Amino acid sequence: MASERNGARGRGAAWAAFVAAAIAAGCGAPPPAPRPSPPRPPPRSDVELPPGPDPAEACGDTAAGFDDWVAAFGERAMAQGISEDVARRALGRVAYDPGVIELDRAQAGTRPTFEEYVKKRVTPARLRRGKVMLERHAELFGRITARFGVPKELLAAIWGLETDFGDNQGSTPAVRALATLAWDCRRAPRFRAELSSALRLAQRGDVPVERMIGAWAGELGQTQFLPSSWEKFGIDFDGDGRVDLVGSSADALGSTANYLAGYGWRAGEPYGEGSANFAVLSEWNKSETYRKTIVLYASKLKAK
Ligand SMILES: [Ca+2]
Repeated sequence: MASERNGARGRGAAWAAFVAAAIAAGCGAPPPAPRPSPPRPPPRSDVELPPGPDPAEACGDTAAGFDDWVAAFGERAMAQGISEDVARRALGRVAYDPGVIELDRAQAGTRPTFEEYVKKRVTPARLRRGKVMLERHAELFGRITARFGVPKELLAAIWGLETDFGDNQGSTPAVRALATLAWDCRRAPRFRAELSSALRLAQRGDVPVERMIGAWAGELGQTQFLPSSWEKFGIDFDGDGRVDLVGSSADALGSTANYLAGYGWRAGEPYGEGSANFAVLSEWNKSETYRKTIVLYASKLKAK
């Protein structure tokens, strides 16, 4: 590459170059012609100028403005300690995804009843596979339950319902989903925090940004953690030194138990409707239909 022959380049120049390339690629338009910078007035310390709008704080309901915002967000992330390499790999070519916004808006639509949901999700195949997985990973489940007090059949039910035991973790690049939702005005602050978490996870080496592929709203791994939950509750349960919720079943299941324990799971107590543990499950998923389904699935896995 030509830039390698140019020797060391400042972070600002390199970032600006790839942002310009990304914007050009994103819009399909040629890069704007360079314009000479206007002469700057000398700094005036005696006058307090009102601060202009922070470009990293802008939001929008369409793709217009997304690329500029991504560039500003990346600059801010680097100022907060994210390396240029991580910022470039995560954000350098990220595109606005209108499909994510469509799914976000459709979320408020009609929801299935408990009966409909159970019929669709707790299938005979999932029940059979759940029992097989409990046998196959008996030692792992035993260690997790001993440490966190969360029953193995409940963890297996979450694992099966979320991703079919790790097989279907989603197909949306998490940074694309998170950046789109972070730019969208509806829930911008929440998803800016999630995007920042994802960058920090990549920075600390849990999983490279290219392997952060998940559900449409940025949930990741075998039990579908949002990046902020991964940061807060993710643990290395297979002892390889990384918290890999995508590739390691031990890390994903241990972290799920750690999450529930962190929200006050009561070991040895029931978890059906009306129990304290059923309330803890609302920290995992607010939907009562989902929670009742998990409990039913778990009870069927427990029954011989
Ligand atoms: Ca690990």
